[in-house]
Amino acid sequence: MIGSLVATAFWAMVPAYVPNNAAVLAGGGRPIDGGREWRGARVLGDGKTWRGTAVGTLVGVVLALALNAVNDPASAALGVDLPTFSLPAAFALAFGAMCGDIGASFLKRRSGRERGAAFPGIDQLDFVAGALLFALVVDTGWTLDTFTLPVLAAVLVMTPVLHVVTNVGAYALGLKNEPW
Ligand code: CTP
Ligand code: MG
Ligand code: K
Repeated sequence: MIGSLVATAFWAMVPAYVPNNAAVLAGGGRPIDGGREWRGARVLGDGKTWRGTAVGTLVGVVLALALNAVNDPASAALGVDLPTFSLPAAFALAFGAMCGDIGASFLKRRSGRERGAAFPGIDQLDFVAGALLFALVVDTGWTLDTFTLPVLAAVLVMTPVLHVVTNVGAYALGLKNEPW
């Protein structure tokens, strides 16, 4: 019961989890805000780039399609009816995750936090909020069918844990400047 919830929650969120990590690897180049400031601080900062956002989104969509391709064997192996992604849902999860993270950077800059500063709570869930909101808008039926209350609860418990583990790992590997 708990196992199938966690499996469903994880499967459904992979296209939202991976984009931010892909952006860390792909980042660089022109910042989205073009260096502009607003009220004495950068609008978003150098940590939000066009390339990171585009590559992150693309990786998330491709991954969703790859998961669809192995849905049957994976569902059979786990004994769980794993969700398949519609193309709009796949795009919304990936792009929504990137936008949630970008929105958090906007708030960080407004609250005097420099690039890379931690924003506990927000850092761990910004991309979940973005992903689910965008999915709800572009494919309401799929989102409500997939993210039932128990699945949503599993996502909210599991995500901060996974976020901390991946970021500490990426920091330890020298891929990221801060362990959050
Ligand atoms: N990145 C990117 N584009 C994005 C998101 C991330 O290029 N839309 C890359 C940047 O190189 C960024 C790194 O991934 O520095 C780590 O992402 P994150 O921790 O979200 O950014 P920070 O540099 O910590 O900046 P901020 O304080 O604004 O979150
Ligand atoms: Mg950071
Ligand atoms: K972040």
